[in-house]
Amino acid sequence: MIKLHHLEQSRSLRILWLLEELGLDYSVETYSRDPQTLRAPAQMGQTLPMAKSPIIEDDGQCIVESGAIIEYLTQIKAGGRLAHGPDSPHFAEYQQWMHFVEGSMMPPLVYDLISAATGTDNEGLTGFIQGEADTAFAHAEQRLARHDYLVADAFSAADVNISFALEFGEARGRLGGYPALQAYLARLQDRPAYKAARAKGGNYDLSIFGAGVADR
Ligand SMILES: N[C@@H](CCC(=O)N[C@@H](CS)C(=O)NCC(=O)O)C(=O)O
Repeated sequence: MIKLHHLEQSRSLRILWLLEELGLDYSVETYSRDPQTLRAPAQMGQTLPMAKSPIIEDDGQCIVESGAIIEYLTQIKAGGRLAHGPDSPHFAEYQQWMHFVEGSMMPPLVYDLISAATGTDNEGLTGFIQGEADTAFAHAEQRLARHDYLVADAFSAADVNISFALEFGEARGRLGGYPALQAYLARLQDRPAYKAARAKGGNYDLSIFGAGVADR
C-alpha cells in the first residue's frame, strides 16, 4: 500500500488531496514542523534519503518531488486518471503547468519568505523576487481569467499541483491583484476530496509563512 510521509502545513497536502481524488488505498504518517525553525523534524529523514515532504513509499520505492509523485500516482496507480499522457493532445500544455509550479512559481515565493524572515534587505534581490513572482502569477492569472482549470477546461492533477503555490502565495500577500486566481483557488478548495484531505492532514495554517507581509 502507498505510504505518504506528510509534513503538516506543507506541500504534501496536495498529495493527500490527490490520493483522495483518485480513491487510492494509502496510509499516512504525519509530522509536525519545528515551531522555531519551521523545518521538518529529524525523524522524517531518518529512514528516508531526503527529508523533504512530500515523500511516498510504494512497492519498495521511495519517491520525492511533488511532480514526480503526481505522475507516479496518476499514471502508474490510477491508469492515467486526472492526467494527460503522451497520447493526449493536451500533453505539452499539461507538462508545462506541472513543471511551472515548482520551476517558476514557488522559487520567488520561497526566496521572498527567506529574505523577509532573515531580514535581508537587498534592493536587487527584492526587485528580482518581486518581478519573478509577478511574472509567474500573471501567467497563471491570464489562463484562469478565461478558463475554469489549467488544462483542457477540465479538472486535472495540474490543478492539484498548483494549489499549494497559490495558498502559499496568499500567505505571502501575493494574491491581491489576481481575482481569477482567487476565484479559482476557492473553487479548488470547495472540492469534497480537498476537504477530506484537509480533515486528515492536521494543521494547515499557512500564516506561519507570513513574515514581513504586514509591513508591505
Ligand atoms: N520541490 C519539492 C519541494 C519539497 C519541499 O521543499 N518540501 C518542504 C515542505 S513544503 C519541506 O519538506 N520542508 C521542510 C524542511 O525543509 O525541513 C517538491 O515539490 O516536493
